[in-house]
Amino acid sequence: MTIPNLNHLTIAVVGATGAVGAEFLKIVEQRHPGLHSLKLLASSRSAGTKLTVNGKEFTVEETTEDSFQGVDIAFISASTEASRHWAPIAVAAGAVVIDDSSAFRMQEDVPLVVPEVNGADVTWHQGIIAIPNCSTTPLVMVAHPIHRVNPIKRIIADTYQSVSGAGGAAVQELREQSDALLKGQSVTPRHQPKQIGFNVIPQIDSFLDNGYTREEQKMIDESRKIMHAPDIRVSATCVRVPVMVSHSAGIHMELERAMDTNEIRALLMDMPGLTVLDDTGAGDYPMPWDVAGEDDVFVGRIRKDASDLNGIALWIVSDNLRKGAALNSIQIAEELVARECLKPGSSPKPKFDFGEPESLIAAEYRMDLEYFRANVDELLPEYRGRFVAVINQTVIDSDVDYVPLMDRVHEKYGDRPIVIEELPPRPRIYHNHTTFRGENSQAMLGKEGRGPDSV
Ligand code: 2RA
Repeated sequence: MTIPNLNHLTIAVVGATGAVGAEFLKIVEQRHPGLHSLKLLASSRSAGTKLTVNGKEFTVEETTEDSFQGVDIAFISASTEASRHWAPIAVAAGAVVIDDSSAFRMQEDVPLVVPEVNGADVTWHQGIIAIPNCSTTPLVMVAHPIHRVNPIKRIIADTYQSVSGAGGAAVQELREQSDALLKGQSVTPRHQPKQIGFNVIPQIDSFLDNGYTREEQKMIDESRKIMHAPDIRVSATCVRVPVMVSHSAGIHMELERAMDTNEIRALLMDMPGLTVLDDTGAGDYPMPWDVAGEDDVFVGRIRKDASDLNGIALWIVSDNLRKGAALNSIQIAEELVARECLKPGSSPKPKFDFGEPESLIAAEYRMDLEYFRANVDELLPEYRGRFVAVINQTVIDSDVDYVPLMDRVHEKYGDRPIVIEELPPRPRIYHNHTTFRGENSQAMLGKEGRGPDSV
């Protein structure tokens, strides 16, 4: 895959010295080594800090009203108050804001984007694009590829969220509490509502009147908005666990019709940005220590839900600082460049809820069903990242999502009945033992890489 080039842009990072900001700069070095026009911004407390990015030394400046002059894209990851204050100022100065807070996510005129799921939504931004909460992103990454071929009726998500989701101070708190508790000393919570060392806390953010926490309500509201699926029933329990990096979740989904686990696996394997690590025979499933530092969302333990004929259960893990925040933001910037829509209002908000404007629909390829069946093993690997369906006995292979593809199919077939067959299952299982580095987990312990002060 070619990554759209961001080197011609000036990018401001508000919160450059925070946990997500630091990850953002690391990803800039990995994906955009030629990007040199950066403005690193923070509060007055961190102003003056020197940071080297792509071989160039930058001095972190205090964010002011003038900070956004000449900026093309402003990435904001500080507090919700900071986003509320700085985003309109950045937009007025001509920048597109990619915002990591909950300030604008549910606003009608603000796209909430996970590029692999609803990348086309960047086209109708009015200056601000929001990224989802880091527990929502991995959920929609697994739900979307399933939902577009077999509508999801209900999702129950139970999360196991790392302390880095609450910022650098919470990471430090876990480290200190673990040390103290091992020495038999007592601890007093400072950044978490209760003791996090050797404990789990079933509260992330404050409680709402309905008994859910704000974190849980975010998962409910945001996943529906991103997937353009207001009717999916969602429930969540969000739990903080004594893990440094990576959020995990056990997910149960009730589908419209029963689906074989091999079909589910095949759909998930074809989803860009998702890695299936699911071989219980070999004891393979994703875990937060390993996934910390990885870009993909990892999924394993894929099984039929024993309590529901149409249900499936699975386990997901993703680096909350990367795909959960910084990487997703950079992918949005890349999406803006690829779709040439940096300017607000480049395109109207599409009328239909799913997918891409008609003009972006790529060519379809059609082939004989018998040929497809006979050559399925050879042909299917080529389909990674594409949508494939067998419709009216014809294999349709498309670059685009299910619903716009179906619009096209309806145009072609008129009122004639459309029969969609299921694809043959793909008996591949992804093994990935050797590539995990647990890079961010190590870094948070201060053993190598970034030390505790830089998060
Ligand atoms: C957390 N999801 O883990 C939140 C951060 N946005 O606390």
